[in-house]
Amino acid sequence: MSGPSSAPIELYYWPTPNGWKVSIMLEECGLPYRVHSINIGKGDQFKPEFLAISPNNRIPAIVDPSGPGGEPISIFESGAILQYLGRKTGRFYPTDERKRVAVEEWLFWQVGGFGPMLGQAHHFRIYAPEKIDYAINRYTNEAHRLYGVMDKRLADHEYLAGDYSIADMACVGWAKLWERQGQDIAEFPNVKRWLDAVLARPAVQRGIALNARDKRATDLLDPEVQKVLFGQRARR
Ligand SMILES: N[C@@H](CCC(=O)N[C@@H](CS)C(=O)NCC(=O)O)C(=O)O
Repeated sequence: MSGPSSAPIELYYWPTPNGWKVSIMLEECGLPYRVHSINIGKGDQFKPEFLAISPNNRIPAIVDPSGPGGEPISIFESGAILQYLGRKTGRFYPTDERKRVAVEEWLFWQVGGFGPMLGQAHHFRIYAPEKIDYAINRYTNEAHRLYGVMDKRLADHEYLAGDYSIADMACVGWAKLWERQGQDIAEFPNVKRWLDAVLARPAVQRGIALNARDKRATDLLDPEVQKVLFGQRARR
């Protein structure tokens, strides 16, 4: 695949843990990019021009004007975007097969488990209009289990896949919100050591700071925002 181009990557973004994965990677790689704010609290994710890029009505998404063969490519799903940018730049996604498999294990662990389960923990603990003990306990316990898995891994690995990689970028924005997930980070000292190290990286700080004011403008406790985000059904 071609090396990094100077044409800016178009980033479709809102400052959330899934959005941060990509802003962090773009910052880590020093790739030029242009931000298109998709206000998910107001329903921008359902606009036809965004759905053409991201049919699952979720951020993040990118368009790389200099994709394979020099032609534009659009990509949705944060994990696919991280892998693409890793291949494009040759950074944070090793080519050695064993190392690559380790990165993919922890990347898929994040997109298939850590992210969705912690997202449900946020939902039932904080945002759900009804407090349902069963759901709160289920997702708080599952979050606890996942932090335990991570803590064991990080006991003998500096980063999730050994060296710092896209797998760490995928996890950090979720892990930094441990309090909202009903966790005590002191129970997971290896996660704490890792979190401090990843959050100390200037590119991570820039990625998380990107358009942070927009985040404050989206109140997930606002019934109007909840109408947009909760209870979505298929649209035809
Ligand atoms: N599996 C997706 C999840 C993305 C996701 O859930 N994005 C949320 C923000 S963190 C979103 O766009 N929500 C809009 C909506 O629910 O309509 C990914 O990893 O890219």
